[in-house]
Amino acid sequence: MEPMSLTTVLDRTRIAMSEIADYAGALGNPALRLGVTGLSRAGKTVFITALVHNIVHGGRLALFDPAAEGRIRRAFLEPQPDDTVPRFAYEDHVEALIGEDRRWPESTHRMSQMRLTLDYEPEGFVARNIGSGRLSIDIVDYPGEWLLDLPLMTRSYEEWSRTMLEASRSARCAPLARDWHRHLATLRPKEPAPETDAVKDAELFRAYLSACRDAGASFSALPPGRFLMPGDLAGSPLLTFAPLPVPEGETAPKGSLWAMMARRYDAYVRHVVRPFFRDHFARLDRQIVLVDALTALNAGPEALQDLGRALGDVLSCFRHGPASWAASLTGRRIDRILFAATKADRLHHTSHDRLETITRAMIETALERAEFAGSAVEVMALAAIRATRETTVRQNGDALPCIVGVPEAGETIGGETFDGSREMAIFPGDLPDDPQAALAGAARDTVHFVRFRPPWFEAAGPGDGASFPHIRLDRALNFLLADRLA
Ligand SMILES: Nc1nc2c(ncn2[C@@H]2O[C@H](COP(=O)(O)OP(=O)(O)OP(=O)(O)O)[C@@H](O)[C@H]2O)c(=O)[nH]1
Ligand SMILES: [Mg+2]
Repeated sequence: MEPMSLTTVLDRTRIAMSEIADYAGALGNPALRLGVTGLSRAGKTVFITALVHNIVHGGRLALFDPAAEGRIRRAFLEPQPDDTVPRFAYEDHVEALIGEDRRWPESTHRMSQMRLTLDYEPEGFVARNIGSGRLSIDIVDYPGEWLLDLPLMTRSYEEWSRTMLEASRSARCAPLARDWHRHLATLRPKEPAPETDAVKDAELFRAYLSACRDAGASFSALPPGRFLMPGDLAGSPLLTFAPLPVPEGETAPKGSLWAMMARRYDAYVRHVVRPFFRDHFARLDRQIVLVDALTALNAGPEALQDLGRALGDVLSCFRHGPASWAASLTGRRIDRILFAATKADRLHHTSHDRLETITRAMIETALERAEFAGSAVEVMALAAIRATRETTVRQNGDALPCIVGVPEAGETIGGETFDGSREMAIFPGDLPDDPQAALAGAARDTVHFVRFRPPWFEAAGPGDGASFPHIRLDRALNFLLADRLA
């Protein structure tokens, strides 16, 4: 860890100030900050949309006690607490999902925030006579790519360069890194270099990162996140840096290309990554980590290891990063964390237990590295929006547990390509019994998942009990929220 800098001290002060603001708000209206954490395409935006829609519209939430007991009197969206962050485009996402052509929301390009407020009846006779309670839940949505930046807070430019270069030489990434590597070979890091060299290096590095992402080659090889999703930093000089092959145990000569890149890397961490962490992760009360384990299972053992590594890197920040001092300063820490394997509706429910076991095995190392001492941890398989139903198909005397849904246009099974308009019964296969075998890649040959279009859903008014179908969204909400609505 670097010695505490002035910015760190300023960060502390700012967190302390915003804590005071939170407390001021809390006097009349307690707020709970729910962190919805997940790498890109894990299902964050869909989860937040389904959570709000189900609570506001009184959807089927039999396992979410306050809802099942009829204690939620009113649920509504309030202006979000931070004026500098745009509001989560909840209505647009719902519109996409239930509109004529039923689309999933677009990949997220910038940060947004939302406050959901619940008026509830407290549990028990005495409490009920005292009156009603109110809880606000603050949720932030952001591009998953940005999450991969958090580990940069504890890495020097030199360490980061080595990790990135090593990843770029892996079998999956090397073919995509050719142009960038060729340019790297022409650079002399220890000597002064014109700005154009740095610009070209950063451009080729960015091209390599986006090729990696498009090929689904790797998560852990991807940071810095703003290179792929610049948000309002598009074209900013903060993004003109790239890894260099630098020798271990030496320091950057003054005025060298190496020194220039290191300075820019530090500026990126200071001006982009730290504020992102400080403003959105250092003050969380509860956290749900969404993991798209199915896509990785389908892609094979490297993808699974890579996903586990990337999650471990991210989660370890909650110990090594400013979180620890934030917690010691504010007394606030994450006391419940839920790991959710998303999109479980792509599997028959008879495989859900296995999906949970595999997910638990995958995050085990991540859990060891991250410090969650004293927090309650749970793992479950869920679908925020269930796009399939189940059926049994008889084939050659066997009963196959199948799922029925409309595969997205372009999805293929057994040589057949779907056009996105027909409903199909699909046998996705069985997950292996043994989680270690699954992590070693055994599922690649036994299961095949397709992407489905969102389910048919009659647009309905608030409070009429109609919302998106889901799998265990209510159990997740119960774990994350119910005790605060008691
Ligand atoms: N079947 C099914 N598919 C889902 C579900 N949730 C998400 N998906 C699929 O996963 C994709 C990504 O979901 P998003 O919610 O956009 O993911 P995200 O984490 O917000 O991704 P970024 O914004 O790119 O970071 C969607 O477009 C759907 O195809 C689910 O509950 N069921
Ligand atoms: Mg999103």
